[in-house]
Amino acid sequence: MRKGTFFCIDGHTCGNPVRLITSGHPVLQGATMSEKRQHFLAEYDWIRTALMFEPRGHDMMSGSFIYPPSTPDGDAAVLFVETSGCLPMCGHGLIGTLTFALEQGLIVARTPNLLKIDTPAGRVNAEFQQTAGKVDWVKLFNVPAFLAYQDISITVPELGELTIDIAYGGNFYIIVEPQANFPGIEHWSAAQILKFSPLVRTLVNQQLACVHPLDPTVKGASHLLWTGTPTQSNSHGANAVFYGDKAIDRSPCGTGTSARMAQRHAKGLLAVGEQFVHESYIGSQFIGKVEGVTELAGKIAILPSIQGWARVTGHNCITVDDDDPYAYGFQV
Ligand code: PYC
Repeated sequence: MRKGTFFCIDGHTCGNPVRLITSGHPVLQGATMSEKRQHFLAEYDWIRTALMFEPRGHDMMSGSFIYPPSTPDGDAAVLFVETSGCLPMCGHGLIGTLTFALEQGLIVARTPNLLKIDTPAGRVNAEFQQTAGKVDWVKLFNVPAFLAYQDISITVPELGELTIDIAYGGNFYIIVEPQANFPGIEHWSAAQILKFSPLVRTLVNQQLACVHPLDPTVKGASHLLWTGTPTQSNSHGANAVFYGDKAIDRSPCGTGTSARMAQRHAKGLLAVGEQFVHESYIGSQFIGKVEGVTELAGKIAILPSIQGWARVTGHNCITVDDDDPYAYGFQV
Protein backbone atom coordinates (compact mmCIF):
# COMPACT_ATOMS: atom_id res chain seq x y z
CA MET A 1 0.00 0.00 0.00
CA ARG A 2 1.59 3.24 -1.12
CA LYS A 3 0.12 5.75 1.26
CA GLY A 4 1.16 7.20 4.56
CA THR A 5 1.33 10.05 7.03
CA PHE A 6 4.73 11.63 7.54
CA PHE A 7 5.50 14.01 10.38
CA CYS A 8 8.28 16.38 9.38
CA ILE A 9 10.40 19.07 10.96
CA ASP A 10 10.99 21.62 8.22
CA GLY A 11 13.80 24.12 8.24
CA HIS A 12 16.91 25.19 6.41
CA THR A 13 20.69 25.09 6.63
CA CYS A 14 22.17 28.42 5.60
CA GLY A 15 19.16 28.93 3.31
CA ASN A 16 18.77 25.47 1.72
CA PRO A 17 15.74 23.42 2.79
CA VAL A 18 15.93 20.41 5.10
CA ARG A 19 12.86 18.27 5.79
CA LEU A 20 13.59 15.85 8.64
CA ILE A 21 10.96 13.11 8.33
CA THR A 22 10.28 11.80 11.83
CA SER A 23 7.65 9.13 11.13
CA GLY A 24 6.72 6.68 8.39
CA HIS A 25 10.23 5.20 8.08
CA PRO A 26 10.24 2.04 5.96
CA VAL A 27 12.05 -0.92 7.48
CA LEU A 28 15.25 -1.22 5.43
CA GLN A 29 17.35 -4.30 4.81
CA GLY A 30 21.13 -4.25 4.84
CA ALA A 31 24.05 -4.23 7.22
CA THR A 32 25.34 -0.81 6.18
CA MET A 33 23.64 2.47 5.30
CA SER A 34 24.89 2.02 1.74
CA GLU A 35 22.95 -1.29 1.51
CA LYS A 36 19.91 0.30 3.18
CA ARG A 37 20.08 3.14 0.63
CA GLN A 38 19.92 0.57 -2.20
CA HIS A 39 16.90 -1.11 -0.58
CA PHE A 40 15.13 2.25 -0.16
CA LEU A 41 15.77 3.16 -3.82
CA ALA A 42 14.48 -0.22 -5.01
CA GLU A 43 11.33 -0.42 -2.87
CA TYR A 44 10.43 2.93 -1.34
CA ASP A 45 11.47 5.64 -3.76
CA TRP A 46 7.81 6.74 -3.95
CA ILE A 47 8.22 8.19 -0.44
CA ARG A 48 11.09 10.35 -1.67
CA THR A 49 9.28 11.58 -4.79
CA ALA A 50 6.08 12.24 -2.80
CA LEU A 51 7.84 14.30 -0.11
CA MET A 52 10.44 16.06 -2.28
CA PHE A 53 8.64 16.98 -5.52
CA GLU A 54 5.72 19.35 -6.07
CA PRO A 55 3.03 19.66 -4.79
CA ARG A 56 4.39 18.63 -1.34
CA GLY A 57 7.95 19.76 -2.03
CA HIS A 58 9.77 21.84 -4.64
CA ASP A 59 12.87 21.86 -6.88
CA MET A 60 15.36 22.48 -4.05
CA MET A 61 13.71 20.18 -1.47
CA SER A 62 16.05 17.95 0.48
CA GLY A 63 15.29 15.72 3.45
CA SER A 64 16.36 12.88 5.69
CA PHE A 65 15.32 9.97 7.89
CA ILE A 66 17.14 9.06 11.10
CA TYR A 67 17.74 5.31 11.62
CA PRO A 68 19.47 3.33 14.37
CA PRO A 69 23.26 3.23 13.92
CA SER A 70 24.72 0.55 11.65
CA THR A 71 28.05 0.44 13.49
CA PRO A 72 28.69 -0.64 17.10
CA ASP A 73 29.97 2.79 18.20
CA GLY A 74 27.59 4.91 16.11
CA ASP A 75 24.96 7.17 17.73
CA ALA A 76 22.56 7.19 14.77
CA ALA A 77 22.38 6.70 11.01
CA VAL A 78 20.94 9.06 8.41
CA LEU A 79 19.39 8.34 5.01
CA PHE A 80 19.24 11.37 2.71
CA VAL A 81 16.39 11.97 0.26
CA GLU A 82 16.38 14.72 -2.33
CA THR A 83 14.87 15.70 -5.67
CA SER A 84 17.88 14.08 -7.40
CA GLY A 85 17.70 10.77 -5.52
CA CYS A 86 19.20 9.46 -2.29
CA LEU A 87 22.57 11.14 -1.91
CA PRO A 88 25.35 9.07 -0.32
CA MET A 89 26.09 12.13 1.81
CA CYS A 90 24.61 15.62 2.12
CA GLY A 91 26.42 18.25 4.20
CA HIS A 92 23.70 20.86 4.53
CA GLY A 93 21.21 18.02 5.07
CA LEU A 94 23.21 16.54 7.94
CA ILE A 95 23.81 19.91 9.64
CA GLY A 96 20.05 20.56 9.55
CA THR A 97 19.11 17.01 10.56
CA LEU A 98 21.37 17.04 13.62
CA THR A 99 20.35 20.57 14.62
CA PHE A 100 16.62 19.74 14.51
CA ALA A 101 17.08 16.32 16.15
CA LEU A 102 19.17 17.71 19.02
CA GLU A 103 16.80 20.63 19.62
CA GLN A 104 13.76 18.31 19.65
CA GLY A 105 15.46 15.63 21.77
CA LEU A 106 15.35 12.99 19.02
CA ILE A 107 19.09 12.29 19.40
CA VAL A 108 21.11 12.34 22.58
CA ALA A 109 24.91 12.66 22.46
CA ARG A 110 26.58 9.95 24.55
CA THR A 111 29.84 11.88 24.39
CA PRO A 112 29.36 15.58 25.22
CA ASN A 113 29.02 17.74 22.08
CA LEU A 114 29.87 14.87 19.73
CA LEU A 115 27.71 12.62 17.55
CA LYS A 116 28.95 9.66 15.49
CA ILE A 117 26.72 9.32 12.44
CA ASP A 118 26.62 6.49 9.90
CA THR A 119 25.75 7.72 6.41
CA PRO A 120 25.61 5.79 3.11
CA ALA A 121 29.00 7.37 2.24
CA GLY A 122 30.53 6.29 5.55
CA ARG A 123 31.12 7.58 9.07
CA VAL A 124 30.71 11.31 9.65
CA ASN A 125 31.44 12.59 13.16
CA ALA A 126 29.81 15.85 14.18
CA GLU A 127 30.77 18.34 16.87
CA PHE A 128 28.18 20.86 17.94
CA GLN A 129 27.55 23.72 20.33
CA GLN A 130 24.18 24.05 22.04
CA THR A 131 23.08 27.06 24.11
CA ALA A 132 19.82 27.06 26.07
CA GLY A 133 18.49 24.20 23.93
CA LYS A 134 19.34 25.85 20.60
CA VAL A 135 22.13 24.46 18.44
CA ASP A 136 24.49 27.31 17.50
CA TRP A 137 26.54 25.37 14.94
CA VAL A 138 27.41 21.87 13.77
CA LYS A 139 30.86 20.91 12.48
CA LEU A 140 30.97 17.78 10.32
CA PHE A 141 34.09 15.67 9.92
CA ASN A 142 33.20 14.42 6.47
CA VAL A 143 34.24 11.29 4.59
CA PRO A 144 37.62 11.39 2.75
CA ALA A 145 37.47 13.67 -0.31
CA PHE A 146 39.69 13.41 -3.39
CA LEU A 147 40.36 14.87 -6.82
CA ALA A 148 39.25 12.26 -9.37
CA TYR A 149 40.05 13.98 -12.70
CA GLN A 150 41.94 17.16 -13.54
CA ASP A 151 41.88 19.51 -16.57
CA ILE A 152 39.34 17.59 -18.63
CA SER A 153 38.27 19.37 -21.80
CA ILE A 154 34.68 19.13 -23.03
CA THR A 155 32.82 20.93 -25.79
CA VAL A 156 29.41 22.19 -24.73
CA PRO A 157 26.81 23.09 -27.40
CA GLU A 158 26.16 26.88 -27.55
CA LEU A 159 29.01 27.50 -25.10
CA GLY A 160 32.18 25.98 -26.54
CA GLU A 161 35.13 24.42 -24.78
CA LEU A 162 35.25 24.15 -20.99
CA THR A 163 38.08 22.79 -18.87
CA ILE A 164 36.80 21.08 -15.73
CA ASP A 165 37.96 19.09 -12.71
CA ILE A 166 35.99 16.34 -10.97
CA ALA A 167 36.29 15.77 -7.24
CA TYR A 168 34.51 13.60 -4.67
CA GLY A 169 33.34 14.97 -1.33
CA GLY A 170 30.47 12.57 -0.57
CA ASN A 171 29.10 13.00 -4.12
CA PHE A 172 31.05 13.55 -7.36
CA TYR A 173 31.28 17.24 -8.35
CA ILE A 174 32.14 18.72 -11.72
CA ILE A 175 34.05 21.89 -10.78
CA VAL A 176 34.13 24.77 -13.26
CA GLU A 177 36.47 27.68 -12.57
CA PRO A 178 36.26 31.01 -14.48
CA GLN A 179 37.79 30.70 -17.98
CA ALA A 180 37.27 31.95 -21.55
CA ASN A 181 33.75 30.53 -21.96
CA PHE A 182 32.68 30.92 -18.32
CA PRO A 183 33.33 34.34 -16.73
CA GLY A 184 32.37 33.33 -13.16
CA ILE A 185 29.03 33.01 -11.39
CA GLU A 186 28.74 36.74 -10.74
CA HIS A 187 28.52 37.30 -14.51
CA TRP A 188 26.03 34.53 -15.23
CA SER A 189 22.27 34.43 -14.62
CA ALA A 190 20.58 31.58 -12.77
CA ALA A 191 18.97 30.71 -16.14
CA GLN A 192 22.44 30.13 -17.66
CA ILE A 193 23.48 27.87 -14.76
CA LEU A 194 20.25 25.90 -15.08
CA LYS A 195 20.61 25.63 -18.87
CA PHE A 196 24.25 24.54 -19.12
CA SER A 197 24.58 22.36 -16.00
CA PRO A 198 22.57 19.36 -17.27
CA LEU A 199 24.38 19.53 -20.63
CA VAL A 200 27.82 19.50 -18.97
CA ARG A 201 26.75 16.70 -16.61
CA THR A 202 25.53 14.50 -19.48
CA LEU A 203 28.72 15.08 -21.50
CA VAL A 204 30.96 14.30 -18.52
CA ASN A 205 29.10 11.11 -17.61
CA GLN A 206 29.25 9.96 -21.25
CA GLN A 207 33.03 10.38 -21.29
CA LEU A 208 34.23 9.53 -17.80
CA ALA A 209 33.54 6.89 -15.17
CA CYS A 210 33.18 8.40 -11.71
CA VAL A 211 33.00 5.47 -9.29
CA HIS A 212 33.99 5.46 -5.63
CA PRO A 213 36.95 3.05 -5.23
CA LEU A 214 35.50 1.43 -2.08
CA ASP A 215 31.76 1.44 -2.93
CA PRO A 216 30.75 0.91 -6.58
CA THR A 217 27.14 1.92 -5.78
CA VAL A 218 28.43 5.49 -5.30
CA LYS A 219 28.86 6.54 -8.90
CA GLY A 220 28.20 9.23 -11.46
CA ALA A 221 29.00 12.94 -11.50
CA SER A 222 25.73 14.25 -10.08
CA HIS A 223 26.44 17.85 -9.11
CA LEU A 224 28.10 20.87 -10.73
CA LEU A 225 30.04 23.44 -8.77
CA TRP A 226 30.44 26.67 -10.73
CA THR A 227 32.80 29.10 -9.02
CA GLY A 228 33.25 32.85 -8.88
CA THR A 229 34.28 35.85 -6.82
CA PRO A 230 32.81 36.02 -3.30
CA THR A 231 30.84 39.05 -2.11
CA GLN A 232 32.15 38.97 1.48
CA SER A 233 35.71 39.90 2.39
CA ASN A 234 36.21 36.87 4.69
CA SER A 235 35.11 34.29 2.06
CA HIS A 236 37.80 32.38 0.19
CA GLY A 237 35.53 31.25 -2.60
CA ALA A 238 31.96 31.39 -3.90
CA ASN A 239 29.89 28.81 -5.70
CA ALA A 240 26.64 27.99 -7.41
CA VAL A 241 26.00 24.26 -6.94
CA PHE A 242 23.54 22.69 -9.36
CA TYR A 243 21.73 19.47 -8.38
CA GLY A 244 18.72 17.48 -9.47
CA ASP A 245 17.18 18.93 -12.62
CA LYS A 246 16.51 22.52 -11.61
CA ALA A 247 18.11 23.26 -8.23
CA ILE A 248 20.82 25.72 -7.23
CA ASP A 249 21.92 25.06 -3.65
CA ARG A 250 21.12 28.00 -1.34
CA SER A 251 23.71 26.76 1.16
CA PRO A 252 27.45 26.66 0.34
CA CYS A 253 27.06 22.86 -0.05
CA GLY A 254 28.91 20.63 2.40
CA THR A 255 29.90 17.83 0.06
CA GLY A 256 30.67 20.41 -2.65
CA THR A 257 32.90 22.38 -0.29
CA SER A 258 34.66 19.12 0.65
CA ALA A 259 35.18 18.31 -3.05
CA ARG A 260 36.46 21.80 -3.76
CA MET A 261 38.92 21.64 -0.86
CA ALA A 262 40.17 18.28 -2.18
CA GLN A 263 40.65 19.83 -5.63
CA ARG A 264 42.50 22.84 -4.18
CA HIS A 265 44.66 20.67 -1.92
CA ALA A 266 45.64 18.44 -4.86
CA LYS A 267 46.63 21.55 -6.85
CA GLY A 268 48.76 22.91 -4.00
CA LEU A 269 46.32 25.77 -3.26
CA LEU A 270 45.10 24.65 0.21
CA ALA A 271 47.32 23.21 2.92
CA VAL A 272 46.50 20.84 5.77
CA GLY A 273 45.19 22.92 8.68
CA GLU A 274 44.00 25.75 6.40
CA GLN A 275 40.44 27.06 6.42
CA PHE A 276 38.32 27.60 3.33
CA VAL A 277 35.28 29.80 3.92
CA HIS A 278 32.87 29.00 1.10
CA GLU A 279 30.05 31.34 0.12
CA SER A 280 26.77 30.19 -1.37
CA TYR A 281 24.69 31.59 -4.20
CA ILE A 282 22.78 33.70 -1.63
CA GLY A 283 25.89 34.75 0.33
CA SER A 284 25.61 32.33 3.30
CA GLN A 285 28.87 30.75 4.48
CA PHE A 286 30.29 27.39 5.59
CA ILE A 287 33.68 27.21 7.25
CA GLY A 288 35.62 24.40 5.62
CA LYS A 289 38.98 23.10 6.79
CA VAL A 290 41.47 20.46 5.65
CA GLU A 291 41.87 18.53 8.91
CA GLY A 292 44.40 16.04 7.55
CA VAL A 293 45.17 13.66 4.73
CA THR A 294 44.75 9.96 4.27
CA GLU A 295 45.20 7.33 1.57
CA LEU A 296 42.19 5.97 -0.24
CA ALA A 297 42.78 3.08 -2.66
CA GLY A 298 46.26 4.36 -3.47
CA LYS A 299 45.21 8.00 -3.87
CA ILE A 300 45.76 10.95 -1.53
CA ALA A 301 42.47 12.09 0.00
CA ILE A 302 41.82 14.94 2.39
CA LEU A 303 39.88 14.71 5.65
CA PRO A 304 37.55 17.70 5.33
CA SER A 305 35.46 19.44 7.99
CA ILE A 306 32.48 21.70 7.34
CA GLN A 307 30.85 24.01 9.87
CA GLY A 308 27.45 25.64 9.47
CA TRP A 309 24.15 26.40 11.17
CA ALA A 310 20.47 25.58 10.67
CA ARG A 311 17.07 26.81 11.83
CA VAL A 312 13.66 25.16 12.19
CA THR A 313 10.89 26.89 10.23
CA GLY A 314 7.94 24.74 11.27
CA HIS A 315 6.34 21.36 11.79
CA ASN A 316 4.51 19.65 9.01
CA CYS A 317 2.23 16.64 8.83
CA ILE A 318 2.16 15.44 5.23
CA THR A 319 -0.30 12.89 3.93
CA VAL A 320 0.25 10.81 0.81
CA ASP A 321 -2.77 8.95 -0.50
CA ASP A 322 -3.00 7.25 -3.86
CA ASP A 323 -6.45 8.74 -4.45
CA ASP A 324 -4.46 11.91 -5.30
CA PRO A 325 -3.24 11.78 -8.94
CA TYR A 326 -0.22 13.81 -7.79
CA ALA A 327 0.45 11.69 -4.69
CA TYR A 328 4.00 10.80 -5.81
CA GLY A 329 4.92 14.24 -7.06
CA PHE A 330 5.55 15.72 -10.48
CA GLN A 331 8.14 17.77 -12.30
CA VAL A 332 7.49 20.32 -15.03
O1 PYC B 1 25.34 20.26 1.36
O2 PYC B 1 26.24 18.42 0.61
C1 PYC B 1 25.42 19.31 0.54
C2 PYC B 1 24.42 19.31 -0.56
C3 PYC B 1 24.31 18.41 -1.57
C4 PYC B 1 23.23 18.81 -2.36
C5 PYC B 1 22.72 19.94 -1.81
N1 PYC B 1 23.45 20.23 -0.71
